[in-house]
Amino acid sequence: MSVKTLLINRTSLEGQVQVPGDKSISHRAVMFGSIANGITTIENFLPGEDCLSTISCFRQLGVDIVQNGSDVTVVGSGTEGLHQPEDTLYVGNSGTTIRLMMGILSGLSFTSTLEGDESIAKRPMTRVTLPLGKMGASIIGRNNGEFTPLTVEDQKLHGITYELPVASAQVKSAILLAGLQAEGETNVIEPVKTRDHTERMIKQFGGEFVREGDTVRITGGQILKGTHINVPGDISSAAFFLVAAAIVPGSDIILRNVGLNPTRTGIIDVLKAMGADLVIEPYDSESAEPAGDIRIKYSKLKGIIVEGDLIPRLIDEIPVIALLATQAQGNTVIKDASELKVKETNRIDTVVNELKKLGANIEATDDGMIIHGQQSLDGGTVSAHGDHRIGMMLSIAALLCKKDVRLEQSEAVAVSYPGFFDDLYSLVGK
Ligand code: SPQ
Repeated sequence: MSVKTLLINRTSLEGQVQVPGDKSISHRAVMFGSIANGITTIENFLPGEDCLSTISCFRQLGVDIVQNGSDVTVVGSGTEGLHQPEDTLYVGNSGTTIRLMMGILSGLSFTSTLEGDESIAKRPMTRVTLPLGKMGASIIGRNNGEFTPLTVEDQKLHGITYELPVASAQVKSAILLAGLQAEGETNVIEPVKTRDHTERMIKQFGGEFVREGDTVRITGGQILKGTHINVPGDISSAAFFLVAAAIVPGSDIILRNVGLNPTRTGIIDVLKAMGADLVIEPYDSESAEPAGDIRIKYSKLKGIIVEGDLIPRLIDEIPVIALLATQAQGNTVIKDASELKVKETNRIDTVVNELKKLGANIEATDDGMIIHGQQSLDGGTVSAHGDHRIGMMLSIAALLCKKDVRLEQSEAVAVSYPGFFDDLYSLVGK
């Protein structure tokens, strides 16, 4: 376990940073490249532990993938080119890898087994195994398919119409990936629109889907063709520095090439509603995924209510939004976010418990939290609990603390942002 003492109290942030490639898009680029025919080149791929797990699983399935930092080449031969792996496919800490891979594996003509780390072993999988089962898949796992290890058997799939009980891009994507191999048409109905990187990527690889209101429709048997994917910076990684600049007096920073897909920009809406001083310069391009630069300066903030359709657009940013709210005048209420309980940790409990250790006035509710601002933070020993987003949120909290912060399990940040501490230190000039 790596412990970091963060001695960066009350230093303003200045300068500019280019955050690494988007995690969700990087995973999908490798997956689509692996099931497409021909060569896919990926630029600005995120070489974080989660996306490296995706590469390693597809290599085990026989795909030739060359990775050189953030440049990746995938030589795809369609789903027929995938072979039975000799060993269990290990997904590490990555929920996206295991859930989306189940969609791909369930239509293949061999049996394979997936498992991950301790955190993955606790995350619910029936949300994926149930709809895939309705498509004809056979997936066996602990507790009736709820938990890993999960064994996916050789079966033929047929299309279904499925209404998602929870808003989840991972479940939607797993069904769409299975739908590409299924006979007939597959319809996924979303309760609230979630991130649409899978749909955009189907188009980029020469496939087709239709979106009609809440429904995404796909036809099976489509042949995908390798392509070039330029991955924008990850707004979920940028969120840590957006919040840092908004709450540390004297800060003024620019974040370059940040992904601005509207299904992901809930953090911008929250910052604006709280009164943050930010300007977005969108790039003028035809790119499948929009991106741009964001300049943000310190400003006075006010508490707000974060709820409803906004939640899936900022689900991974809630830990750092909770920190943001400790520095706003008045109360911030986060509702409709019980999905936080089934992330890398129970992010309602870990956020509340760890921020309380630093002196925050924050309470857990059944579907979110209430943060009473404005609070001064003190310092002390906290833990990432193996959760990258908790580790990064606590590191940003240290910027405001009067005393030093000792962060346990700081190595967790490498799951999505291996260079996080270097970029943080460059912005605070240390
Ligand atoms: O991949 P993993 O571990 O599930 O990662 C997280 C994260 O914080 O990085 C969630 F814990 O992001 C998910 C996100 O919460 C990534 C994702 C995707 O790429 O499709 C979708 C969201 O999950 P869900 O369950 O709402 O579909």
